[in-house]
Amino acid sequence: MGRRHSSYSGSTTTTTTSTTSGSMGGGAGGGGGMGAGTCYVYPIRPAEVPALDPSPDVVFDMGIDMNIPMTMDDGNTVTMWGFSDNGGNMMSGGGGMGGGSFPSPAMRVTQGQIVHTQLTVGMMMYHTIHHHGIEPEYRSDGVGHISWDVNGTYTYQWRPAQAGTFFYHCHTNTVLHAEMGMYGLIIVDPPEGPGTAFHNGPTYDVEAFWVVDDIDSSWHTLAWTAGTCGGDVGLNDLNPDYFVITGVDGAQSALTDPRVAVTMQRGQKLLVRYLCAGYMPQTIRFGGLTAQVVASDGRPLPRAINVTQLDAVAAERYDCIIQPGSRGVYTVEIEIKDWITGRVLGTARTRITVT
Ligand SMILES: [Cu+2]
Repeated sequence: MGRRHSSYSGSTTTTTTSTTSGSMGGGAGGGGGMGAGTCYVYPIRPAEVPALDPSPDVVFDMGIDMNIPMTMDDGNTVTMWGFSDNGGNMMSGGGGMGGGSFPSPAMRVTQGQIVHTQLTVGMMMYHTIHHHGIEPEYRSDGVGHISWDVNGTYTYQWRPAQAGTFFYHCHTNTVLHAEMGMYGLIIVDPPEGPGTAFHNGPTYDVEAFWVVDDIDSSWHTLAWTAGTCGGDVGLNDLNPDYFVITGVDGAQSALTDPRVAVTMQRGQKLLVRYLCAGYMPQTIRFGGLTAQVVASDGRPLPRAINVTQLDAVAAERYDCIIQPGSRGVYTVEIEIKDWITGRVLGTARTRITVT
């Protein structure tokens, strides 16, 4: 069986050629049943599991990494959590040895494929994978508190009906685990393949992944069960002190880091896949360029809309085509704003350089 992961780095479109086809038994099954003295009380043992297709088109082998150090522009290191794509597990002392990344590895598939996401959670804890916006049946939905959490290995089965930009995230003790970084993009390509936004939709030459998040570093020493034991650990009070774009500090690094910043030629078409991964509302300004919004939340718009800025709230995605008419360096700014007062809490920046 194989995988078909996509890196966030590099803004030039590449075609992934490895189609995978493997056989798996119907081996779903969560429920290690280990309580480990935690306060987490949601169901962990499936009463029934879905019958899995024996020949999925794509298989992802996901594990957990709860020690992913991220060095910020001010020199401080914040520990992030995430998924690995090697099935491995690492909770402490790993320094990223668990193979995870922040954001977690992107899953890139083609519309209509049958996909298995196999999640292995070791140690004495629980996590899930919720494929946000994909809408599989509930046993594959990965929403811990309405289905179950995973300890051991569990296989989610899903089949994207629509090309577009989606994401996945852990749905165990969600407020904390999502903030800690347990999410990654899901890119669903149309039958035409990468280079076309959706079936019969616009084409693009260059692709950027802008996943913008607000981080409250004071949360990043909490245990995975924090807040489920009856005490107030402050998960209702986010005070972000770092603002990142696709795992890169938006204070300075994202201006030039090739994982985020775009270099393209005049006349080319850029597809920006933007996800508001933070909890606070965001406003993204495209540096004076016009962005043509072609899809939102993984669904094509009936008619594209031209904008110079966009407002977004948590979990919203926008797919935007940008075709600069002039050479130059354009600074894109994303303001992260207090959800009640609208006060700007921070600004993340990157650049589009048109040669
Ligand atoms: Cu989790």
